[in-house]
Amino acid sequence: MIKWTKFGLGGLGLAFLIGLLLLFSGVLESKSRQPGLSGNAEQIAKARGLTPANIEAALKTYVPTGKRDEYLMFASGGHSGQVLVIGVPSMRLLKVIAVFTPEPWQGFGQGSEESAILLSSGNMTVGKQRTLNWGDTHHPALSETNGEYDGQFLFINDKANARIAVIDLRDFETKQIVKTPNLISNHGGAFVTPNTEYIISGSQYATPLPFHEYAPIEQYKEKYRGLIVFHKFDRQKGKIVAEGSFQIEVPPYWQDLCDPGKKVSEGWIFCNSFNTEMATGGIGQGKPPFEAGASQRDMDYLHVINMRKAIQIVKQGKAKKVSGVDVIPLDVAVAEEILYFVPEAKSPHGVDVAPDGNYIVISGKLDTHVTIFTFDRIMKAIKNKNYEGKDPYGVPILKYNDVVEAQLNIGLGPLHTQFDNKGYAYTSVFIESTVAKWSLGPPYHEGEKAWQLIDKIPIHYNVGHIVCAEGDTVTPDGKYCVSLNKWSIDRFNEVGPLYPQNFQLLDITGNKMKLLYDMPIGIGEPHYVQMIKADKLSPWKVYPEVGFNPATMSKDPNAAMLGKERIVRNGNKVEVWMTALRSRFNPEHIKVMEGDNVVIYITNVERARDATHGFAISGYNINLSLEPGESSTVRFTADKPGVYPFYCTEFCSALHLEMAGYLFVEPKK
Ligand code: RUQ
Ligand code: CUA
Repeated sequence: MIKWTKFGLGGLGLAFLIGLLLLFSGVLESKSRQPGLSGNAEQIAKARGLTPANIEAALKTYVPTGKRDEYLMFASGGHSGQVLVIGVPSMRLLKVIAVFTPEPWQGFGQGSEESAILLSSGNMTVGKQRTLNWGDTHHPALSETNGEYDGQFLFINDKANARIAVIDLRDFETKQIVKTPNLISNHGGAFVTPNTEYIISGSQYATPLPFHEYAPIEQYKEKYRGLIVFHKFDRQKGKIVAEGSFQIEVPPYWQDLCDPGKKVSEGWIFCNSFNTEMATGGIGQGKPPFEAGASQRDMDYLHVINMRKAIQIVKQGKAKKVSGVDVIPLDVAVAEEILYFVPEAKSPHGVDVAPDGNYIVISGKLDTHVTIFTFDRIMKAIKNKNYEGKDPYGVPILKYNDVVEAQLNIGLGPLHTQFDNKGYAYTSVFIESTVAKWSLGPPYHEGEKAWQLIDKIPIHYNVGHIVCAEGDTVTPDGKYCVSLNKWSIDRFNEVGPLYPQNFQLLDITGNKMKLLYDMPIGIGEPHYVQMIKADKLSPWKVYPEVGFNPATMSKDPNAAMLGKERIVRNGNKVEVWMTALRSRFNPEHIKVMEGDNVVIYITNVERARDATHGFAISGYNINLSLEPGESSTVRFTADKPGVYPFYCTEFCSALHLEMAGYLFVEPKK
């Protein structure tokens, strides 16, 4: 139990906070005194056993009804194949964006022709076509203009199948899924260049190039390769385009995360790797398992890539077409001097370019240090051709001592770093389960000692990535960081052996970090998150016009319109133009013959905000979500005779249950 009389100085703070609470409750009381309201915040705090720190945290995170959050986080949904949208500081879940996985509420992959086409567009390009119905989302990336989040698009990778998706932030919907040619899986994505010209990813697990060509593991060194992928993004179209996209072949080290340079380093790309040992596993054959084989050396290689020159080389026709894509072969990359290695602390995850573009922070998961290189030093070493040697593929290796600026002991297992607006960096420390705050070097803190560990805060437990407000842009905001923890034992009510993951909100406004809030995440595993100022987003409130097709982002010429509803038969094709409006579908009866091909063009003709209708046909596995103005298409064969109710799945009005109709499928004679 907390002794309230023993707080001393802390008690003064408490008195102040409680005073504040009393003030608020006083205002509330005078307006509407509700029966049962204690009117005594101190009593509530006492009864609930809240400490002054708890009360402060509550005051900093509570967002009253009707009020908005200051920031939005876009979190990967991990194996759910989705993206979560979360408000900060309230940590309220606002939306789950369907990306790689069917999602019934949004009607994604549940019968609409548009989403079926979208999902299948990410199918493997070779072999038996199989529509993938899950993905493993890892690293979301907001589009940037001049190194700042611009609130227009979000990109996310699917590690399991090497796909990248484009989400348009006007309607928070997935617009494109691209299967990356030549890759079967990819982890290190998505990362954008400062003006979103390219979306970049690294391959991780090396496979024969292209992946569908077989090569036994004994030929690992000769035949297996990694790739750094550059998807060209066309902002006008809002799509990744083939024209201008290219890839760079790299040795079969397991390339991991990348970070494109910014400001002074714009035009260069930095990617981590591990398993430079080229371990091939084989625990069953008495070989060391990957975990041991891939961590024998003390150093792995940071890949330093001259992207601008790579683009020139592709333009000069020096790339090779593999599966229809320009791939710069490894020997060309070496000969043209676009690829260099820098020894880095082993098994790193994060490579993070600081806001000024000069400092490059490496977090080696098996080390106790973060290592800071500078772009200046890297450029100088490259210019002087001052190499420590070459790797087995001829790639020049810069001298560690030539390029290192600082090494800072922050604890065991640094993983990923973000930045604030005051010249501090925040690194998640996986093995220790802490977040470390440390000071960057000049020019941030003139007159202050650089490269100092400032503060550490324990978290619960096993933090992976960390996110701070706009913390990987050229102008971070500070204020909040969130540690994205894998484990939550002893934090929440128990819900069986699969525990929630835990987002912990940290207040970083003071010298010392403060833990404000625990948010259990029931959809795993959220790997990485980006946090954007909410006022940078301007999503549509309703679709711009009635009959709007979100797949084309324009009015659908075939959209059903009010007063033009009809059913037209042509041979065994039956087309239905249907509208939805509170609280009826028109038409309400659809009569077809067994075996007919049925197409329903359906439009929600509402203009009222939030007046969404669903459209489900029992027994036919169909459920659409039609937001105000939206037009969608359903296509199916009426192969099951019988009478099938269809109904609206959204509780849209008092007469919502009456928003229904029948599909009659008359059996063949
Ligand atoms: S990751 S912490 Cu893919 Cu960067 Cu999981
Ligand atoms: Cu429309 Cu319920």
